Amino acid sequence: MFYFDSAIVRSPSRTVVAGLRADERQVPSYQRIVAEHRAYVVALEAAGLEVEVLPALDAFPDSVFVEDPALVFAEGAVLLRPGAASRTGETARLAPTLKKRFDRVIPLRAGHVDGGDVLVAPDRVYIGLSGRTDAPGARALASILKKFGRAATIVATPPSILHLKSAAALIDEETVLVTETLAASDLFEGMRQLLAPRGEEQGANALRLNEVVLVGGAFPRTIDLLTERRMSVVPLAVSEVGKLDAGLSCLSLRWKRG
Ligand code: CIR
Repeated sequence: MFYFDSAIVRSPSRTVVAGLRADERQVPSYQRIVAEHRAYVVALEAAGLEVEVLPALDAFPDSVFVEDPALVFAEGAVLLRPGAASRTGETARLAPTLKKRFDRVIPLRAGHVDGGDVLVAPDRVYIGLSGRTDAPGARALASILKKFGRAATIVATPPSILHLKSAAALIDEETVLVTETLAASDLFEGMRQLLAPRGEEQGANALRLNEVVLVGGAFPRTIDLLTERRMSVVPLAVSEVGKLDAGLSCLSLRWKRG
């Protein structure tokens, strides 16, 4: 479930500073994003993943957030249709790599889905409706997932949240780390919800990889919460990508070779 041996990331472009963000006053630094990205790749490799680093794409400021234009599983990949106009072309730029790496690559044919709205749980895949993921896209994705033998549940992400996984991360087979806002919506039927400490909402975008959990280093109470649960936590700087409303899951596509 959390066992991955492969990942794809994309280097940040200099244009990343013009990436989409809710608060335009937050201006990220290209150099600091490069540093955060490098440390992230090192953490993925230390967790045992082989990482393919794709070249930066100047025409797509948000293309470093490679999780959004595709979805990958051991069984195959799905080419998604990101919901933001400036990001739709990212899928075509990723497709050749995915076709090389996966036998089955299925394109989404309707609506819009961002990978950030897709949370893979042991018994099903949650697809969050959001400002980026719409109902036709979610339904089309659910029928593709059926071909992969995976059940899907479509849920409504509260409007204040960019992506479902901006506010939730699966940290073990039964437990999802969630913000209070998301917990109030009670989307994850049958799962234990672990509340991200108030004021550390961005810390809920953690990333379980093999035996470790990557967590934003600026979220000490989240780190304590997970450490108390005997999880091995790897803190990483995410303050610059955070200015672009992103976190740890957004920066890679991860899978276990079948
Ligand atoms: C965007 O708004 O699309 C980017 N600035 C951030 C994308 C974050 N991706 C994610 O949560 N999966």
